[in-house]
Amino acid sequence: MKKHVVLYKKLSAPLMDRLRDQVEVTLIESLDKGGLAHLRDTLPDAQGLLGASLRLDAELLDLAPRLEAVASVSVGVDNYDIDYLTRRGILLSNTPDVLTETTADTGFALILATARRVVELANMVRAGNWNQNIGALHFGSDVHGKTLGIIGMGRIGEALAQRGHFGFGMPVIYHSQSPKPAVEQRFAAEYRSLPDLLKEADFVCLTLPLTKQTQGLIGAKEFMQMGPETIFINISRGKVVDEAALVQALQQQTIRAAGLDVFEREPLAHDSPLLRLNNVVATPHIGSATHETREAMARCAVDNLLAALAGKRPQNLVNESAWQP
Ligand code: 8YV
Repeated sequence: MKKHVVLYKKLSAPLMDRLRDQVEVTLIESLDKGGLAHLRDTLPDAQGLLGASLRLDAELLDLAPRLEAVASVSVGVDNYDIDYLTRRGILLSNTPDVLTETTADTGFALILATARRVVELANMVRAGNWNQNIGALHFGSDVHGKTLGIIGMGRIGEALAQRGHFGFGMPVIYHSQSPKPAVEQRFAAEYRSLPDLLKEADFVCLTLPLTKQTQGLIGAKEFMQMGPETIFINISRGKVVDEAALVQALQQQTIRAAGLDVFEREPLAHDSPLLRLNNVVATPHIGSATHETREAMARCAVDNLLAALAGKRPQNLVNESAWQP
């Protein structure tokens, strides 16, 4: 008897075929109201779940008494009640590594676009307002040689450091839970306390996961520790930042600009004050959003799910203590 898997993220045809060869598949086409109702109806029979961008809490998971495994198409796992999943013996997996380089590319896209005012000035051209040689009013800030400050030195932070060090000749400083000697050796990176990093970095980049410890880590006090020329970049999670404090820092020019791919609430509200600021580049959570990488992530998630449902340890198991070999 094939096990039953509920997908709440569309997969490519080859991956759908691969899944259907081995399990019964129910696809939830979207996570709108109707889609969520359909998902709830399927959970009582589901033994596997695969998707992303949906909060899977105890209330929802209690509807799934047969659930054995959840495969997230993401590296971030803040959408999951991990303690609850572990208590239930449900294996949670994610998709690290395959998205590291693409997400670091997104980080540098925001660094360059924000520092050189690419979006603002490209829109000026598009609007037909380029009528004379540009002057100081349109100048941006250099990136090469400036100090790159990275908060959270995991895979993505390391890839960002690599780009800064080798690609743009940037001195790299970082703050993380513990010093990373290998990173210091590879990229001449130096460890800093958080206040020292905020004071010294020309670019402050967040690349850390959202946890109870990191939620609200960057607030009014931290923005005050940055300088008026500092450019703030967030490719981690919106809730690591007090967004109201960020808006105030930008409005009061406590910091120069911000490049943001993630927000406290997503999609970002159309009337967000962030969208009325020229010194903000806002992208719609595109960190890993390339054809190649999202297919690689989905493939990784399918591998993890099929392994778990076959009684094998998934390659990218998040809750080790749920694994009973
Ligand atoms: C996407 C991400 O949000 O991997 C993560 O944690 O934030 C991004 O890659 C996610 O992959 C949704 O599909």
